[in-house]
Amino acid sequence: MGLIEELMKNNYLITPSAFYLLNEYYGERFNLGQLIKFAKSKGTFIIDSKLAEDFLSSLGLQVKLPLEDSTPSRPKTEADDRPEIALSEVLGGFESGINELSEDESFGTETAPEVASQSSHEESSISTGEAVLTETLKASSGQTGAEEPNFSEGGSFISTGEVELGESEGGPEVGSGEAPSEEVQAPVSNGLNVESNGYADSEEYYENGNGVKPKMVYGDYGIPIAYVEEEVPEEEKSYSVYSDVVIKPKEGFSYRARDIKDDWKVVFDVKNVKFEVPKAKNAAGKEGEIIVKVYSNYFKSRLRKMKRIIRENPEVGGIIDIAKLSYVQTDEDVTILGLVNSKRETKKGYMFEIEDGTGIMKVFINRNNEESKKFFQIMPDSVVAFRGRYSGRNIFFADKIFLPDVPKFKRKKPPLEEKVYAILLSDIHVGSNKFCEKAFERFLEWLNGEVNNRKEEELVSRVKYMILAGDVVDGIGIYPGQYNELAIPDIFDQYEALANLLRNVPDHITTFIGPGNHDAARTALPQPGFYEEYARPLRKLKNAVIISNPAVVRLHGRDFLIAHGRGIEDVVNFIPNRSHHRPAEAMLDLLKLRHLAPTFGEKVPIAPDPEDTLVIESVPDLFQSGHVHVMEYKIYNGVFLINTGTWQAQTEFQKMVNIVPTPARVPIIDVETARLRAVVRFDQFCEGV
Ligand code: D5M
Ligand code: FE
Ligand code: ZN
Repeated sequence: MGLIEELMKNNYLITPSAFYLLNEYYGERFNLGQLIKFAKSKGTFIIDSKLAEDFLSSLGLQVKLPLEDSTPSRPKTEADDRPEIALSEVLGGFESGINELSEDESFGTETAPEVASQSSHEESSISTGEAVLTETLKASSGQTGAEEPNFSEGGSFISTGEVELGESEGGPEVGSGEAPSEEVQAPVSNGLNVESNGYADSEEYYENGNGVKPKMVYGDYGIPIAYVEEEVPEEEKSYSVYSDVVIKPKEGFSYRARDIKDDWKVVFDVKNVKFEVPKAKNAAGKEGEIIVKVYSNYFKSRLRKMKRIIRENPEVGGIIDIAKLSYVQTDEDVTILGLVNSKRETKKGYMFEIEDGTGIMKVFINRNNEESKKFFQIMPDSVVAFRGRYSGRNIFFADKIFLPDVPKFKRKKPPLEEKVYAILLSDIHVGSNKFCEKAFERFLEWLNGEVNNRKEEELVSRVKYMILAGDVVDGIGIYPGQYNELAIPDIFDQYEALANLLRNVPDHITTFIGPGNHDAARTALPQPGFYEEYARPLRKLKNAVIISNPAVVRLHGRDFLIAHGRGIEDVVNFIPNRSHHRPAEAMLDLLKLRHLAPTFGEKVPIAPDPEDTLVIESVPDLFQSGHVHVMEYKIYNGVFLINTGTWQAQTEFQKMVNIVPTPARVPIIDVETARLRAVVRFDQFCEGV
């Protein structure tokens, strides 16, 4: 983007003469941030030739005048200033309007049509209750059982009887409360290396005092011109984007969570990772070579990170390089580690080929060894360690296999003063004709205090966070024939619709929103966020924080690892006895390999980033995924794993491949323990279930 556009984005204006002065140095000798800082220090947002000159000389640069007036020391004449004068005339009273987001752009609360009332007075069976999660010891004889000392599984939901839903009363409108303080903390990058001035998101419109909004545009020669955009009447849409869904909080409902201090931080977000892409060595360098180099760096990064993880296991001991194997005694027990290039079954056991950056080695383990069962859990391109002896003939005989895994015990975190809850959702698929809109609206009413009993009241009252783990809309062109299954056939409108629904989430609840494979985002993993232009409505939500896929959000000191979960597809592909219907199992496989999508070049595309950000570097307290549309949870070595299901009823495609979703379930997590507190079901409002 050019200097003019960048400045405009930040509500700064530049005159043509200043532009000519500055442009040739821009990006080379100064960056946008420096220029804005300088203008700020002068208390102006118009960069004119005088300011440009001062700025350049502050950088120790000689001022070069544009070619057309090449008299360098010509004294300044009135004519030099003309463009500025013209500009201020054009803009009229723009000073008063600058930096302000026009009111009507923000999510209004002025219209208050009725609450979608279909759901009122309907028979419902919203069920809540305590999840009984005893950490039972499971001594399984299954192939992976031996090293899973303590976990309990869940697939059952709590159900505490039928309740009548009350009709919502009029009350103060949602969204009218005070702005939550977390807005300030939002670690959302504004994409500029300017100190956060809050301008980046504002629009390019300035009020001119007559209520008419001129938009600044620049002609071919960089001359600013203003024009008033013609009002084009909105085309009548044949579908709803939920602009009429305005849910009022139930009168008199009191939220405990409002008084609980905010305590959240996005501790890992791909957006904050600075990737250094290698450069071509010379002008003849080919793009392809760079890509190969990046992937080589990517796998080096994976090896480095996994090595650190595996070393943390006190059982592993010293690890030696494959290149050094020939120096060790053939009867000496040593440990090596590497990326698994390939693996296969042989007559007597299992053979791997691994690579550690210093060399490649074949590793054999006998079938009679119990450890060899781990063969099935090891996905291609994951990193594992082997203990055994080197034969001297390029084969390593292993008798122990170490998966990166997580420690058996977790350090207990200090208790919280008060109970606080988080709702975890995924795969909302707004825009799909199978999106369970009634159920979602009913859920929003519930969040606004339309509860059925004291138990639910306690739950709703303490919800302070909500996490949406991808596929928040259905997207466009995601699979062949999808168009016929769309209720909202426009990606902008899908995000608009989602935002219209989410603005009904009470203000004190912070919602973290990350992308999935249906979203307007990079397809390959990791996904840094949503494409700005599509997801703008989400950014405008008061209490929403956009996160990457994957991300780690720390709530009151507890780490929640959030990933949409495409890696589950590869697990189902490669590990025997895994299924889309048991996603928590598959998530556990990923956790044990400490990687969200280990296998390269199969179903899940991985971006050529020079760093592997899909490694599960630190052990989370909770690991949330979605993607497979089935809710299931599990505990393993103190980590709570949960797949949070969907809000989309079974699609035609899913019918064909026999995927049976479990839509419209709301798992509520007790943040203190990072365990399930309750599952509230709204699936009775979901058509097609
Ligand atoms: O994924 C929803 C579910 O559908 C999830 O279980 C994966 C599965 N799915 C999606 N696309 C495919 C293809 N092409 N083959 C097999 N299984 C698939 P979602 O990301 O919401 O579409
Ligand atoms: Fe999905
Ligand atoms: Zn998905």
